[in-house]
Amino acid sequence: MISKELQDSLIQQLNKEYQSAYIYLGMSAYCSKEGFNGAANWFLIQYQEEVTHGMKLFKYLEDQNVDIKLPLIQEVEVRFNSLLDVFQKSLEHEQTMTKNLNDLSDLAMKDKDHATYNLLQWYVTEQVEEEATVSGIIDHIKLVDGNGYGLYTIDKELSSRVFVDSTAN
Ligand code: OFO
Repeated sequence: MISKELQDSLIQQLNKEYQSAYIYLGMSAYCSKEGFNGAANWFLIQYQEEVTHGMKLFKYLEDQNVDIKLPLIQEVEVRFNSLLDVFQKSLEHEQTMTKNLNDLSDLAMKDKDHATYNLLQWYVTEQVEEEATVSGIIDHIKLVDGNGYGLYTIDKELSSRVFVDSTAN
């Protein structure tokens, strides 16, 4: 039985996963509007990933018989200053998500709730990969320093990303 405090926090996290999906949909819309179709594709896949993160948590809460609530998803930003800005905002967002997941893990550990702690470690590990990937893209964008051909090449690389359901394994 998950403690009431942890249940409420997990429901908040469920909301944050779907909020994240929506944030990435907004970022995809911005990139598409600016003609960065590869980056638009990349963020659209990020959106799909976040939906699967939400579904994994939703399923866990159902399995644990938690009374699920689905709080509102807030409006998100669709305007950014540049390709660099949108990826920097994405990294900042993921760093906040990592902090949330670490705090949740601390709570599960305090409760000696091994099942929930175990589930949360999947998310914590996923965050390491996500932050590293976005940091790598930011480094490349900084490297080309606004050069049109460089940005075109990066955008082309981003177009090759395909959706893989990481929650399936
Ligand atoms: Fe990248 O945030 Fe989900 O967990």
